[in-house]
Amino acid sequence: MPLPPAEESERRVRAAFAAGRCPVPAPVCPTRGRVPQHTSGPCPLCALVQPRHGEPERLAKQLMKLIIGNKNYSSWSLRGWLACKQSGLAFEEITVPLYGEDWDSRKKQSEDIAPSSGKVPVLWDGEAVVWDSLAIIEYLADKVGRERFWPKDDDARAMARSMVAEMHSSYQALRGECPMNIRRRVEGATITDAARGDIVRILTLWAEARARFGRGGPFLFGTFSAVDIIYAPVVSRFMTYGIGVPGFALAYMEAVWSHEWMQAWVAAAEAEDWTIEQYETTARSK
Ligand SMILES: N[C@@H](CCC(=O)N[C@@H](CS)C(=O)NCC(=O)O)C(=O)O
Repeated sequence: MPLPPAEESERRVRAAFAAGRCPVPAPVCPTRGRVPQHTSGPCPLCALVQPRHGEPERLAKQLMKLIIGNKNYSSWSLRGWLACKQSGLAFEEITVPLYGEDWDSRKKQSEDIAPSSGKVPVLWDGEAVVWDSLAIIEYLADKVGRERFWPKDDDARAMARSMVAEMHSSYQALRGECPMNIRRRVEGATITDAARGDIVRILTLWAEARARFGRGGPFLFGTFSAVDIIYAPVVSRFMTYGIGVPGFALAYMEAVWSHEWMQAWVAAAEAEDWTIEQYETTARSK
């Protein structure tokens, strides 16, 4: 049974709390609706899923909490956030404005980001804490099922995992010269040969993924997956720095950019009024 989208599942959990009912849907817990309130003790039918019913505050604490940076600039946060959306699980997001004069002392004081030594994103799930966007993807895939994040076919998954790992460990020139900045618009940015090399490599991988495994939809492996999550900030960079790309890549980028989660992130980034000067002056127009 497919999991509901995050908003819907969050709405259902909150509505159930408000009504004093177990938020675990039938058929996992068939008591829902018929036994409106368990005041204490485990539910006889879904004890393994939710240990207690009728305790809204306790259950609310079980909502996952994602700590992210500024939506305009934080590319790793975008990945962590898209991963939470893709999981279909309800989560609460907390934004920590990055950098600025007092950033070093602020990050040392924040218990929320202490486990990552002051980097975002960080996902808290009860007592469990996961940092690093790729670890968050894997943690959530373990929780809700691998198929939600990774292609089913072995050959496709092999390439998908390799592409994700490569994004995680490479493309320093592109990342340094064209940092994610959703609000910025540069007409054909001036970039080095090294950054151009990164772009060619990414476009080559995108072309291969689309040609070999993209038949099921407009994304790299057909349907939206971990690979699109990890490459979403690259889509943003190509868009905002005016990088010329072939038609197949433009079609893919449009699919990512117009995705409802991406649109929600972009709108929130545009509404932010924090500016990080160091990310406003790289890669100028030709
Ligand atoms: N490899 C990490 C990278 C995390 C990272 O570098 N995050 C940046 C924001 S995009 C950050 O927290 N910077 C703050 C700092 O380094 O003080 C991941 O995948 O999550």
